[in-house]
Amino acid sequence: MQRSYSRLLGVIGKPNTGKSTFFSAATLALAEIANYPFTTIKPNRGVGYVRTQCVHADFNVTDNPKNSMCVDGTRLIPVELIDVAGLVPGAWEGRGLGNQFLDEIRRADALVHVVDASGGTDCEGRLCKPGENDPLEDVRFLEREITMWMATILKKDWAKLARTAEAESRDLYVMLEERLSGLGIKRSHILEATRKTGLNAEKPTSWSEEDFIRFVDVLRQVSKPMLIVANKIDLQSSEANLKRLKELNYAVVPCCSEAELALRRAAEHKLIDYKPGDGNFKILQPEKLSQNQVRALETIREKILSKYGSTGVQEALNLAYFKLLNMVAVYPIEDLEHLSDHNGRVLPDVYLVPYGTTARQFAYVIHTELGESFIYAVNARDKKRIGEDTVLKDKDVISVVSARKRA
Ligand SMILES: Nc1nc2c(ncn2[C@@H]2O[C@H](COP(=O)(O)OP(=O)(O)OP(=O)(O)O)[C@@H](O)[C@H]2O)c(=O)[nH]1
Ligand SMILES: [Mg+2]
Repeated sequence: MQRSYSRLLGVIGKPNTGKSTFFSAATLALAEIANYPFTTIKPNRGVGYVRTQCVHADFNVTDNPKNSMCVDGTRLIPVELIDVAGLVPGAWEGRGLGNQFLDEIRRADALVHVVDASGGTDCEGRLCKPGENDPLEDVRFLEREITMWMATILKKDWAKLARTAEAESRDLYVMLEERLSGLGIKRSHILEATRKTGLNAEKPTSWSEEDFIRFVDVLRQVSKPMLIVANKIDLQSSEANLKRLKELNYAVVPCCSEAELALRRAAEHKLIDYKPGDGNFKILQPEKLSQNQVRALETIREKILSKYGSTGVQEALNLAYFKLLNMVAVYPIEDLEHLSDHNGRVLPDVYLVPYGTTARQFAYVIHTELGESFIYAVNARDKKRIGEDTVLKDKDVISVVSARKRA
C-alpha cells in the first residue's frame, strides 16, 4: 500500500470564538458564521495550505506544480482541516454537543485551539463584556475536557486490561495501542507518555486513580499537540490577554480571522494582491471598492498587519505542521537533469512528511512499487547518492532509483 503521512488539523474551542471564521479564512470553504453559540453543529471539513518558500528559485528553473501551487515563489501545500462544534464545560460527560464534538476530533493529529482573546464571550460562548472572561481559563478547561473524554474511553476496561497485561505478561503498550487506535493514538505516543510520567508499565494495576489521569493527560499532550490562536486580536481587551496567554506552555499566535477572511475574499475577486500569510497587500482595483471597503482594508493594514506582521491564520497552520507535527517538505522528481517527472513537469509535487522519514520510506510515499524496488536515491542539490536509511531534510529534492521501471 502507498504510504501516506497526511495529517488532519482540528479547529477547536468553546462556542463563538471564531473557529468557523478561522476555518473559512484558511480554506475559503463556506461555513456558517454567526455571533451566537452553536452556530456550527455538523463539522466542516476543508482544504487549507501551508506555505513554504518554493525550491524552484534555488535551481533557477520554472516549475509546473501538480499536487500544490506556486505563487510568486511561495509553494502552497494542501492540508486538511476540520472545524467542529463548540465545546462547553462538562462536554466529556455529554453536556452541550459534548460527546459528538469530541468524537469528531478523534482523527485529528494536532489541534488549533481558537480562543476569544478579548474575553468577550463567557465559558459557554455567550456574549459578555469584553475583558470579563479570562481566556486562560478557557485553555485550562479545554485541556481538562479532552483529557477527561480520553480517560472515560480508556477507563471502561482499564482494570481488566491492566490485570491481563500483568497476569499474561502481555505488553501494556500493545494492548493500549489496540484500545486507543480509534483515537488516532499510536504506540510511540503511549511509550512517550509512559516515559514522561515515569509510571511502571509492567505493573499497571498499581497505578492510582491520580496516576491514571496524569498518564492520560500526558498522552493527550503528545498525541494531540496543540497551539493557541489568540483570535479577535483586533479588539481592545485582547492585547493584555495575549501577553498572559504567552506565559502558558504553548505556541500562541495573535490572530484576526475576520481580517484574513476579508483579505482572502478580496484577493479571490482580484481586488487586492494578497497571499495568505503576507504582511501587506496592494489594492489592485480601487475603482471597484467602496469608500467603506477601502477604509476597512486600511484598518486591517494598520491595526493588524503592521502591528502583528500578519493576520495569524497562515502562521497558525504553518506552526501546526512544521513545529507541532514536525513535518518537512520534500520534492520528488524523476529526471535529475530537468528536475521533472516522466511527463516533463518540473518540480510537480511536494510532500509533507514527518522529520525522520528516510529516503526509502519517502519512496513508499511516492509509489508502493518504488519503495519495494528501491535501490538508492539521489539528492538533486549535490547530485550525491543517498542510501535507504538517509533521513530527509526540509526542501530536499529527491530522485529515487529503483530496480523496476514504473508503468
Ligand atoms: N472582532 C472579531 N470578531 C471575530 C473574529 N473572528 C470571528 N469573529 C466573530 O465571532 C463570531 C463567532 O464566529 P464563528 O466563526 O461563527 O465562531 P465559532 O467558534 O465557529 O462559533 P460556534 O460554531 O457557534 O462554536 C462572529 O460574529 C464572527 O464574526 C475576529 O478576528 N475579530
Ligand atoms: Mg462554528
